[in-house]
Amino acid sequence: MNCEFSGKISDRLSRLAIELPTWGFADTGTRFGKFLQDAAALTLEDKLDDAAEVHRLTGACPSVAVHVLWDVPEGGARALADAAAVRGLRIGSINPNVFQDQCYRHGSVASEDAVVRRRAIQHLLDSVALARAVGSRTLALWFADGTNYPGQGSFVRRKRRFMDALREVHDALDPSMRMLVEYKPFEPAFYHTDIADWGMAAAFARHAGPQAKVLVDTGHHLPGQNIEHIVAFLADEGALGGFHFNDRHYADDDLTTGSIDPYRVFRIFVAIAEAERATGRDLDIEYMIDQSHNEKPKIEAMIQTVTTVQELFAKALLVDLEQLESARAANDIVAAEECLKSAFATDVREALAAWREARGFPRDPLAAHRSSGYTARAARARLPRKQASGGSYA
Ligand code: PSV
Ligand code: MN
Repeated sequence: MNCEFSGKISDRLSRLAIELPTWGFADTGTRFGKFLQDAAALTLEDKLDDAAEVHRLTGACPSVAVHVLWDVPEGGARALADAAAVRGLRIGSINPNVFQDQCYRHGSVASEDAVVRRRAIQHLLDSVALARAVGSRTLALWFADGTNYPGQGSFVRRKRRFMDALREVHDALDPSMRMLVEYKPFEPAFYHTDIADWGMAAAFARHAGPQAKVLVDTGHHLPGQNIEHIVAFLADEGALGGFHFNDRHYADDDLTTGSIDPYRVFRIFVAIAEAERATGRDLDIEYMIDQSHNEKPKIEAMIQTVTTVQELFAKALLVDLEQLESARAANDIVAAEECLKSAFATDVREALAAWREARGFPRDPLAAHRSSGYTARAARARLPRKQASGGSYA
């Protein structure tokens, strides 16, 4: 079934900004090894060039998430902001890193060592300053803190340390900023993580202050968890801060959004459409991608992700919410479910192509990228640099 978009749907799609992660353009691997790609980004500039290519073709990705330890150049905040601006982008979420340094072996803000805790908090405060300096409003916090064995740590003492740390960081935010608290049930810790689920993240955010919200990474749930329920609940509480989109089959697989279960992503967007319908306003949340593509060409995977998100969001906007409410009121379960199924079954690809064309973008961004020669050019420019740094198999 084909469709045409109403003006309302076209306008809402135009306001859907999707943030790209720098780390999605660099060579990454699994814990068993890394397979390098000739065209993968090496430097911040390469990553921003790649993000700009995705934005040029889709018009939907004006901001880029950065990881503080991986992306901040020698010139600091100014150089970072300028590098984005010259490419028509801006720096989006700032992702501190309190998980990589050796001192964090036994945790960061939950560590037993007061010196380590202070060092982690200082890094978080420095990240707030970085956000301010580059004009970003979003501090995205993920912690690897946790334990691997029963008895290893005191849950409550660690919880209280987290609360104190997050409140201190919250107090350093400008009024326009927000801090997003991400949860994850396991990995790298396998017995407990200190922010294991959305309820804990919401409690930490509530204690930290009004500018703290929950970040839902779609890959950070135990099998069978109903993510759209979590999203609807958090949105109604005013506690939803945004998403890290990716897909998963087993755990935090970082696969392309919608590649495994597009109906689930659609249902998350239906929860958002319902929340927006209830308030008459767009939810003030961040739609960020958090994916690493070890096998797929990275830019292609990102374009595929952006167009998939647009497709699934458009399908969610097609759900007839009035009909859905009438079906619910009549306890007509089948009719209610059919409201979702028929919107999901609608083929929106032609309508999206026309929508893109009308806004001056290629009808098919993936095909436009493939025929642009960008990847071959990037490989030619980057391969010698990789070889020189010993970072290539070629
Ligand atoms: C952790 O698994 C995570 O989801 C956090 O958001 C990190 O910032 C990101 O992945 C790093 O890839
Ligand atoms: Mn994430």
